[in-house]
Amino acid sequence: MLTQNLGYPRIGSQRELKKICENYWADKTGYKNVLQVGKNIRHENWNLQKEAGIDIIPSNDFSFYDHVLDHSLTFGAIPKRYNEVILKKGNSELDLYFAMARGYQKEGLDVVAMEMTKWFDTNYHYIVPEFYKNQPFKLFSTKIIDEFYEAKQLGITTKPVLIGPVSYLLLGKEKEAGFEKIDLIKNLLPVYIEILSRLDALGVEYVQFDEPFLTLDLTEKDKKAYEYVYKEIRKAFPRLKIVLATYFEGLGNNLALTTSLPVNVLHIDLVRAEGQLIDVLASLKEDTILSLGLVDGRNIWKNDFEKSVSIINQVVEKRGLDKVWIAPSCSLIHSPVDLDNETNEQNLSAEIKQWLAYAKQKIAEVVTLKKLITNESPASTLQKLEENKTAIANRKVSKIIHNPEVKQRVLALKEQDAERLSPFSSRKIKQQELNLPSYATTTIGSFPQTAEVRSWRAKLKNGTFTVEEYDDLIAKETAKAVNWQEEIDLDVLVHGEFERNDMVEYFGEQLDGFAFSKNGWVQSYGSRCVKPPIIFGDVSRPKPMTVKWTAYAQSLTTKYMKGMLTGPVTILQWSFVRNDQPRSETCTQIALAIRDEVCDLENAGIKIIQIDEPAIREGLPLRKADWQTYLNWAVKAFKISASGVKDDTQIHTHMCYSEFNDIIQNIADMDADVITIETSRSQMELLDAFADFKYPNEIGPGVYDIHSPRVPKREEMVQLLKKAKAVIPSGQLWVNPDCGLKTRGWDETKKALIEMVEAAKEMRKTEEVLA
Ligand code: THG
Ligand code: ZN
Repeated sequence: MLTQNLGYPRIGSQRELKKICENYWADKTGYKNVLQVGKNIRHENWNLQKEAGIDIIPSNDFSFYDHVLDHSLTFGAIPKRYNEVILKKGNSELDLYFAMARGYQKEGLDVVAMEMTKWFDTNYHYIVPEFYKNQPFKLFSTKIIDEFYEAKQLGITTKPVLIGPVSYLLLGKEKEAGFEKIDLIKNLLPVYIEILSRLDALGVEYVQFDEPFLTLDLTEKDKKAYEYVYKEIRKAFPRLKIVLATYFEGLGNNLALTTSLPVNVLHIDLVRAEGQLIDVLASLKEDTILSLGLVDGRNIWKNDFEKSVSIINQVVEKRGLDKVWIAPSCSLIHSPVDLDNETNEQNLSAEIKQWLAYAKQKIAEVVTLKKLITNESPASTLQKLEENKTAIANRKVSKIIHNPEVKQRVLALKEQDAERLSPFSSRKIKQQELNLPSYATTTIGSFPQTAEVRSWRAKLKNGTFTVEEYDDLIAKETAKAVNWQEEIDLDVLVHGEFERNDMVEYFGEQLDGFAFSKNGWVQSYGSRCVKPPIIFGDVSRPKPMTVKWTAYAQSLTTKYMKGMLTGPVTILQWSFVRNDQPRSETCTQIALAIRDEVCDLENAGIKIIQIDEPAIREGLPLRKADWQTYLNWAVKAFKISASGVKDDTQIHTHMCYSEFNDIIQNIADMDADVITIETSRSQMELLDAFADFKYPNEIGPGVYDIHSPRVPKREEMVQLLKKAKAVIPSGQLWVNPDCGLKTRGWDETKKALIEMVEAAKEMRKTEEVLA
């Protein structure tokens, strides 16, 4: 029996990677220092896993920005527009790499970045490979070979990790018509073979191929591709030990395909898909090793050793000790790094901390599980088992988890609690009393979170500022933003969210049932990280969360001030969620807390309230067959949060980075009076789903991209609005940016919004002339 890890967090235990990369981008440090920090992180990770006793340690799991982008560079899948960046004197491979990730604006060159999208149903984003018809591939970057060699020099023979060829292609985007990306498999395979030959020459033993698409719905062609590539790889390397890693779901109807592939080790996710074990055992070839993904790579709860041991024993009984491996369920990049860095009781109490395991602790759990089976160093191991049993038992009965009132309230919910009083057609008439113009202008909620604003919060946290001093500064910043919005004649104002850190963290901090880490950072994209709240117990709202700042902002203006809330599905999706009850149950509890907030805002005189749900789409289960169940409870949770108000209170929602075609009915079912969406980068293409569906409620299609500092021209926005008007009746249209403005600077924000308001006025004028 061996233990293996599939991938370790690469941000560094003190977010060293973020700091060095951001310094490099700001020209504050040199190339060599960046490489050195990368090397330090890799060495630290390898040594840590070695000392913990992991038998098979991964390499090539390190990345300076994103591991999918690493593969694109490895295979030479570099879009032509970067040629000039490559050719420019003085540019390194790292500069090219960052140009692909972030765009390149320097000395007259202006090249846009590659697209980014969500990694399956996680909050991690990857850089989407761009594919063209008959595209050639060649070995461009030798990162994977270099890192294997680097570890070998340290005396560690690692298992290089590659995204398997089929999954790599399926992660990409076809950038022209007339071909299917999977057809590129014949061009791609030779590069994999070349890499394997070079690793083979360096004495590689195991290679891990990540093929998460084996847990998704596949076409016949995809399945053929799987059979083809693994047969060819096996033919070329008869003695290479291939680890095929699947995760995030069960193999389902791809089971027979998967177990037929000529690999040595099959890894399965037994956290997300516990139930697949019996089927896999029945279908697996006799000599294939089964790697049991028992330690949750996507959540922070301690493993239940008793339960895991009983599963492992069942498998060992059937297959024998040497045919079973133990592992985390998936790569640990979705876990925070080290619980030992959580030293502040105010953040995580000792009671909660004893229930948790971060990446470093999960590695130790994997090793302990093996020892419990193989009876190595029994005394200390048995003590670990006892400690684990105690922690698991404490959690089951802990008083801080269970709140009978909350449970009772969920039980008492009635169908009508998830419905507005009247249908939209009647609400629309009542909401006309708001007297908003056609093409009403608004923003999505946040205004620039400048370094200054963030420094105030830091000073409040470290005691330099009193609450009064901090509140005073926030009030002034809010007032400035309100006055300025009035000045430029926006129709529906926002308070700017200067008092908030993150749109999920801010609410979690105020809700009961949530805990906060100090150092629980998880990579979101590139150098950006998030610190997901930990939902450990029944959720309730001890007191209003946003009423003070919203009411204050409203008191400064006669225009409407929009209340700004994060919706229940997004709070759920971007938190670490308890695993002792269904997600739907937790979501309903959050929905009730948000509902109370919505009602309190209404009582405080707020007439327009936005409940953001950017994560509703990424929460979709990976298999289509499971979609409807999820959508039913997710849409219902949103409606519970939104339906406590009177007909004339206008409810908005907002969604970004979404495709809407396949869930448009469910979005309509959410029944928000107004939805604002991201559409500008696709030139209003995303709006077609709403148009084809004849979406009945109001819509604000984003008229400019907020991810770039570029100020859009008025005429561009008018053109986009004309495009929108061609498919959606103008009486239904709002005018707004794609998303919140917190990552932007004030200068570009002001210029862009002035132009946006003018664009809306121009549209109104044309309508008047026509009338
Ligand atoms: N909040 C959370 N998840 C998210 C987003 C969010 N997932 C999707 C999307 N938005 C990801 N985008 C970002 C954008 C910026 C940052 C993180 C994710 C960011 N993070 C700071 C950093 O890394 O420096 C840390 C922020 C902090 O101090 O709290 O800027 O909005 N939950
Ligand atoms: Zn958005």
